[in-house]
Amino acid sequence: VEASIPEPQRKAWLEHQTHGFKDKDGFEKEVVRHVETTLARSLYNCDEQAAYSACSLAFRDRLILEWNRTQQRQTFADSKRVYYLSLEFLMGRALDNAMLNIGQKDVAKAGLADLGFRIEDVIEQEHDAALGNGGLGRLAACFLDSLASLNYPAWGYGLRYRYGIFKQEIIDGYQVEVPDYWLDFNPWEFPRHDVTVDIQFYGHVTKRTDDNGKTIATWEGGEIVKAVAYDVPIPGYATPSTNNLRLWSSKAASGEFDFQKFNSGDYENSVADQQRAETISAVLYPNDNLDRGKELRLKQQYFWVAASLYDIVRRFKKSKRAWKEFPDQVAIQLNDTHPTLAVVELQRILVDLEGLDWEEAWNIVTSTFGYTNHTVLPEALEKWSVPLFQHLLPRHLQLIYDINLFFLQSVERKFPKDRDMLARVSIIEESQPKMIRMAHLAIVGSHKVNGVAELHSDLIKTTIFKDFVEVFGPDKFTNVTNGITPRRWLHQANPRLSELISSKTGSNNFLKDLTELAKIEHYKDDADFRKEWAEIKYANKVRLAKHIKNTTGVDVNPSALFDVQVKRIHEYKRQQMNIFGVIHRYLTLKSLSPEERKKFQPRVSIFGGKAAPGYWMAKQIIHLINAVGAVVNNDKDIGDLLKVIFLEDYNVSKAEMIIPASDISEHISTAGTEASGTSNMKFVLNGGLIIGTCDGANIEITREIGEQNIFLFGNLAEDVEDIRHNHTYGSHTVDPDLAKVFEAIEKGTFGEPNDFMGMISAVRDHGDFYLVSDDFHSYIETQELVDKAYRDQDGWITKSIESVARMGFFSSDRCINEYAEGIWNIEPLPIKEQ
Ligand code: GL9
Repeated sequence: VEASIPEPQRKAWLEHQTHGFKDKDGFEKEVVRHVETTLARSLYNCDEQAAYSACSLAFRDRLILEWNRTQQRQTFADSKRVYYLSLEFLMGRALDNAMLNIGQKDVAKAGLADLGFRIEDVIEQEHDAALGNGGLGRLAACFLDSLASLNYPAWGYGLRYRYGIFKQEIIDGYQVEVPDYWLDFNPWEFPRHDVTVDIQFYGHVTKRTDDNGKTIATWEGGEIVKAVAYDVPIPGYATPSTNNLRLWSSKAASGEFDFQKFNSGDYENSVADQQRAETISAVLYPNDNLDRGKELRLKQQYFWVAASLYDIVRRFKKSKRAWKEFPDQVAIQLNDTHPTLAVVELQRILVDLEGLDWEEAWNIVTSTFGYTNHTVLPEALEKWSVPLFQHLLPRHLQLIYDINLFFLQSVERKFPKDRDMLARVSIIEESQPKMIRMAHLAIVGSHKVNGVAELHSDLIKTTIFKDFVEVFGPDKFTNVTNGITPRRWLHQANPRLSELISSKTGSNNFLKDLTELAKIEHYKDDADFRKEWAEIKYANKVRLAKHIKNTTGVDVNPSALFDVQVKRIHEYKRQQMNIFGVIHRYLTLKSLSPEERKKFQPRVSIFGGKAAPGYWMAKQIIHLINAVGAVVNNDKDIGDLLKVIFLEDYNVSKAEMIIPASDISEHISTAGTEASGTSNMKFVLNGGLIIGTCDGANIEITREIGEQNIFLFGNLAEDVEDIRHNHTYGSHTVDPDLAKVFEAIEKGTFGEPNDFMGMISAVRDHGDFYLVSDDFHSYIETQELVDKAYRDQDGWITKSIESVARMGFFSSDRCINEYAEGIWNIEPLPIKEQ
């Protein structure tokens, strides 16, 4: 890189290339400079917000240099890159992460203290970047951290929503959604007004035959929207590698607004085009595990995919390589089916614009893409109506029909006369209207398809994608068990635990190789180590108790067992079973004498999570949790024995506080429904134990940490289908303990019973699809085992230490290495220290 800098600029360039700050004075100087010049404020009126801004700008300056060097190095090396296409990146806060990954948080802490600020307060000023719904979006963020930390040449591509996931307020026990406008001041993004792509929608296709008898299709007319790139630097941990996340923002292609209409007095319509264009990247759809098939969503998908592919192809073309080398230079991973149009768009570019033969183009396409499936829930599998497609993307519809035709011909050759097979695997569902099955398109257009935990990857092969295993053979289908970044989910969220671990493992190297955690198992009988282990958990609980007091007004005792379920509210995740269990506990306590009650293990049941705004049942669950809390928390008979808390607006930065404070967390989905879960890994990594079903990654966690260290209960995935069948065609009676819970609700113990009848009748009258009643007894019994185990604090601490020691497998670094080797075929490209 250095040699390529022209002589006149080289000296200045070299002087600029310093990593980090020399010392805290160097840092302070930069902060003061930013306050006074960049922010144009005086130091006399520098509040925490200004300190946050200036501190971020100072660190950002360091990042930019590494970022530029990384990008130059990657360009010069001209090696294969991976592009991670995700409609969601749930990044959370950037400043703390940047300070830790650069390794200069101590310097900043001292410098800020000199200037009169506590670093914790400064960090708290940052608005979460919440461009995602839940696990899928956060996984993408963990992957970016690992890709940079492992020096892989990688870019993320997403959408720059003006509004991220809504902010949740709880008013009178109900969820209220408030828009999340997060871009007021965002030092972590760089607008690239010079990097734009024109994106076409609507219009029509004309076909002609050229001199060689080849058919040429041209997509004409319609409207154009401009995509503008915004870049976000992604720092690796303890490496100068800094990768790029490119987010596209939509803008009207034709200037600001229509002056002609404006001048003629048509004020409202004069800005309509502009607003229509900007609407595309305006807001994140707030659904989790649900497809609603809205036109604007399809526009978002094509807009983002087309801009990203244009960018990727432009970069490839600079290398002047032959097209057949494209898959040697480019790997593209589809994070769920949301970016599947990329398959069609690349085929369109190669055939319509670059003039390649269909076959040659299709080989390139299928060698380039990999597809990750994140769910088997049928309501989440994306389908688009053919008429909508015809209207919005007429050429793409033709290409999909052609792709499907060639695919079905190949199936026909392998399974002659099997018309049912053809109908089942077809990309087109012959319904009214016809629908395009995006998962089928993604499978046909990729060379590898993976699930996100072992059970899930087995399930997709035996259920939803069974026929495709027959068509393509089993090798196309693989598993990559999810992981989490230990930098954010241990080092950043739980600094004291991280420090204790590094004091025993000898260094911070466990943050780069999480299997080194195994070393702490040698200390599991060391009295001082155990004492500090317990103290850290207690301190984290005290911090959460303060937050609970501040936000809900409820006093909770930090010595009680903290029982946490934080995740999106969904019937399959069964928060309803949890709150029914809490009611059962409350009724039991009430039936006891004061003497008997004293023998009970005090508990704080903590809930958090957003419900999709249109998900009526999920909102009813939130309401019941709050209604139960209002009764239980004010019942003098109960006192500290039971508290029920709903924490409002669960997000990444709240997770960083809540997870380290948990004793037991609940991962209690109906077996076979939670593809993986990733918070289960975060809780265990922070020394909390799990109560859970045999579902998703719980199974692999059990295998790693040992059965004695987890509380498993409930029916198995293999039995769910039969049980459901019985609900419908056999006799279905509600578990007697659960029936008593329903009775209490119907008596009005928690307010107007009608408010909660949906939840009750789902179990009692509508087939109990999620097996709440079937698993209830086993759940309650297992909760009693949890109480008993917790009373033996010594035994509990041993379980906690053993579990953490054995969590090495669940690093997203392991996960990314598996993708790199098994799917992307890319190598790390380390940046040499200067
Ligand atoms: C999810 C699964 O439901 C989770 O079990 C899984 O851990 C994550 C990541 O692989 O993916 N699939 C899915 O649609 N969501 C998931 O969390 N929901 C969203 O976040 C939108």
